[in-house]
Amino acid sequence: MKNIPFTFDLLPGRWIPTEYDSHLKRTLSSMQGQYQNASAYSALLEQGDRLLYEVYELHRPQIAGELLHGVSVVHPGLVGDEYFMTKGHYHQVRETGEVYYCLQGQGKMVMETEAGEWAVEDFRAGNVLYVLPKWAHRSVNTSLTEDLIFLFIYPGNAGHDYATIEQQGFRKLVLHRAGAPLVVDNPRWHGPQGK
Ligand code: M6P
Ligand code: ZN
Repeated sequence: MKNIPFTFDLLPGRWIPTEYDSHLKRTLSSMQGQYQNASAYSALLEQGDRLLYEVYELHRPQIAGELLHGVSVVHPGLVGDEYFMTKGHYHQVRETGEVYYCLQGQGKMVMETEAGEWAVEDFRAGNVLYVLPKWAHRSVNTSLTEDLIFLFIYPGNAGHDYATIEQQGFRKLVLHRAGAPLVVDNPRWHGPQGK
């Protein structure tokens, strides 16, 4: 971690930052229970623990005032008719937002709040997506051929709450239907009290 102002380059077509401190890889086995089609999930896992997405992070102290940032790459693919996607999370400190800048590819950001609201917004190369405080978020790559790549920035004290989503899922799924993404209700979604 550097303690003087620093820069790094993100160059078209070479979107991995020229400097980063950690490289997180998430594979299919870390998504147990998240895909609707459990038999498609097991069948794919039997063929190997596929790499779904990668996160290149610049380390900063995890305290208010700092801005954590990096680049994520969600690879293309399907589990049944559901696209490769991130686990998704709330921020532990709910009153913290996040900015995404899409560098390459296409996708959807699936979002919801504990108050019952939901939203699905597009990722497309060059667009900026603002995730409001209190909104859980998951990135979905809706291309079957191209990586979805974005820069993310969020407050140092935000933290990740994965447990809520692991237990209840998201209200909405993005499925590959008739050659295009379709947003549908998650039949297995249940709220905190099984609502
Ligand atoms: C974005 C950011 C990261 C996050 C990553 C992967 O790049 O929000 O903080 O870690 O997505 O998503 P998840 O943590 O939900 O697996
Ligand atoms: Zn986040």
